[in-house]
Amino acid sequence: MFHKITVSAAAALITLSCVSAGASAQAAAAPSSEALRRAADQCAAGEICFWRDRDYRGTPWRWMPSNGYRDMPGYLHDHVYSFYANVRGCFVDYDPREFRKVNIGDYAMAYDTSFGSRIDAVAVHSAC
Ligand SMILES: [Ca+2]
Repeated sequence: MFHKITVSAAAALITLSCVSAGASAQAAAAPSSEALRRAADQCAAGEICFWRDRDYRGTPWRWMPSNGYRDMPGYLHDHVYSFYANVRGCFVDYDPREFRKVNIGDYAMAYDTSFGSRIDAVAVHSAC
């Protein structure tokens, strides 16, 4: 009789811990999809949009292939902390000279952890 009660208590504990792990994973996913929706709403077809801040906050600077090679505005040099690409392009760092190909659908919400802390210019895809 005593043995049977112990087993049921252990089973109840296992069930509780599974429920709480699922709930916290769901909460963590929500903010990033909201940020991506904000980026998609602000960035038109045929454009690459660049934000100084992470998570597409503030007003983006826009580039289209018809603009050709563009030196970015000063506030974005080495400081594009998020971007969203609806067209292909080529990101450029001046020193050391380095290029990054960008394809349609590419994006980064925390680009400061990568090339966003080095980018200075944007050009057509074939420049890469
Ligand atoms: Ca640079």
